[in-house]
Amino acid sequence: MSINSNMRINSDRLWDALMEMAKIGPGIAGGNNRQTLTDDDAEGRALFQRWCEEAGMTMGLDELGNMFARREGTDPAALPVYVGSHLDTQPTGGKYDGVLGVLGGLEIVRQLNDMQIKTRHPIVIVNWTNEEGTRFAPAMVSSGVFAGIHSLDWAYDREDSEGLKLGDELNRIGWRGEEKVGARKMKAFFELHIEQGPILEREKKDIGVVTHGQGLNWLEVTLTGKESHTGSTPMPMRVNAGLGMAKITQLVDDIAWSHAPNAVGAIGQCNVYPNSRNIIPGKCVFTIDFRHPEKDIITDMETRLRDGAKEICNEMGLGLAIEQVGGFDPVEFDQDCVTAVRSAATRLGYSHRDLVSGAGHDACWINRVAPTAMVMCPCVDGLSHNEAEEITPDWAAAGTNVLFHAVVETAQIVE
Ligand code: HGY
Ligand code: MN
Ligand code: MN
Repeated sequence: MSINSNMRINSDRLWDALMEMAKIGPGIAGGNNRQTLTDDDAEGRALFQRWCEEAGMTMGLDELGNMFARREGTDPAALPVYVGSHLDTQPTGGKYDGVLGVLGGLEIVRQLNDMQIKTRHPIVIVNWTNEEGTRFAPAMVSSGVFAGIHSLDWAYDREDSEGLKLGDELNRIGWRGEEKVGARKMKAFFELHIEQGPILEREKKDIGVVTHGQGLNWLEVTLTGKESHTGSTPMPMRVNAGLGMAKITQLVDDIAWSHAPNAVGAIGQCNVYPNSRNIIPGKCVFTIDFRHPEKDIITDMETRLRDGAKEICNEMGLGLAIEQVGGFDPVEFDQDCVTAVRSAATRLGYSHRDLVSGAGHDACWINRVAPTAMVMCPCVDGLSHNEAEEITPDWAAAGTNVLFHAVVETAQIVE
């Protein structure tokens, strides 16, 4: 039997699973705060594991807590087709970022079970640890170790704002496995994700066929000035790290706009010390996030930032340190996998367009070690990394149906 257009997932069951998972690690405004390696993350993992086992799958777990739920194929020696994303969220995250890709994979297996369809290649659903990189920088750290970008010990040593280490927190929640990270070989990897941008909704497209992912560069800046009294210190005598941060914030914006329309730049995280109302900031530590589809533009943005920041700090007498704390080059996904996604969307009658992913995803690293592609669905107002993130059940179903066809076609149905 070959896959045909009336083979679709059960969209009500998918939506129920999304809403059930959203109850774990609730935010304060209707979204989620299920940050990586917290007790809430552990609870979400346990629920996902229970669902996978109820669907007849076996769970593998590696040394970074990456979860691999396996549905057997008829040929146990055949390389599995992997599908998945991440269950961890931003502190003020939405219910669908990452989660749709993991539970979309679960829905595919549930539907294959209902239809009693066998595939030659096994199918494995993945939950990657710490995709967001908000508690422990950088983003996509576990798929990065899996792809050989970072070492395991380096990942274990990442610290959160309270000085807790990633490896210790993984042990504390009891989700550190024995499997060597990166030992698994994949026939292909597919990731379904909400767009997190406005293009699909604005153009009334059901599906984004992701051909590329833009590159990312995270630069952590430390400015050192002089703490002093905000009342009695004359203006000419101040060495104000807070003012330096404000000037560099404007520089980041100017640099991004100079490469319009595709460059983006912002500072999302900043810490002011000692953060007292009547002390001039003596130190500021903040992270710049630059992104662009072309590597040489990202390099130019970093060069101009370093030069401009040095000029600002020399003028103001501020100490300056800049460290790259995250980043990856622009990505071109596998042609055959992209074609499987595009032909699935066509077969199912969904409107679709090629897309460059604005956000980073685990697929960006896995693309280094296995043929990889992504499917995207729209999100309301293109909003994400905000508790008001929203999609429609139809968009979720469309994305998961395309994922279903691409995965099952690659895993090869057995008569
Ligand atoms: O930062 C990113 O692009 C991803 O959402 N972690
Ligand atoms: Mn994500
Ligand atoms: Mn995210």
